[in-house]
Amino acid sequence: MKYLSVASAAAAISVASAHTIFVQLESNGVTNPVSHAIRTPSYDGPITDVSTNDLACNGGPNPTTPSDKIIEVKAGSTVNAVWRHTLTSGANDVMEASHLGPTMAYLKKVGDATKDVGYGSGWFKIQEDGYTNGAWGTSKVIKNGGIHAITIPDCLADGQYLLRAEMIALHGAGSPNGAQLYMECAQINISGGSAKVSPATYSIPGIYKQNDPGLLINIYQMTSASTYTIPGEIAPRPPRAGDPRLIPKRKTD
Ligand SMILES: [Cu+2]
Repeated sequence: MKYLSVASAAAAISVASAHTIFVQLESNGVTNPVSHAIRTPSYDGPITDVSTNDLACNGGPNPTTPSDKIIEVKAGSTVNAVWRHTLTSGANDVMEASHLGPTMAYLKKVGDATKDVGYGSGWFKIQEDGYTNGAWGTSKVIKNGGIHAITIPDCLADGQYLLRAEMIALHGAGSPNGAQLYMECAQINISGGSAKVSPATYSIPGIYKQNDPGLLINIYQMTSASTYTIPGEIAPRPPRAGDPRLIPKRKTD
């Protein structure tokens, strides 16, 4: 096991470009085309400065293309964000296996999802998968052919939202700004929500700090018993039976 972790550390150093993109969204049993209603970049690189506006919906070093499409989503349903190494990669080429870290998803209610800039206040987290019994969230997505399942809460108000799916790779996170953050924003219209809950919201950028314990971390010192603190607040809401978002209490600071 020792040998394996040293080998994967070496692989992480030698692989510079096996990044990833949230390329398409499956909703209502429909697999929408690549870049349909998603602001996809032409380059698959990460955002590493968590203080930039590019942390919301990518951009900056990875220029994104706008979309005039909106995807219909039923409140309470589970959608799949599909991750691929590039816009043309298949399910066997999701991301370099060395890219270990958490997966997350956020929503932001907007007036016009095709026009909203994304960055700024209004974001709330609806899904997170960090490190459990030695398994990272990103590894599960890679093994699952790039499928990142996200349950849309049934308690939200109807209307247009940006859905921000994120994977964070921590193979270089032992030094400041070494974490690689991958995210894209899909433009969705939620219907059928009960509007019973107005979640607490946060700003992106702002929700992460460079020295968050989940972003500045040497993952090669971890064992399967280690705990990992996922970055970004997740607002509590009244649970309902069978809710996959019922997440065990974790340490925050
Ligand atoms: Cu990478």
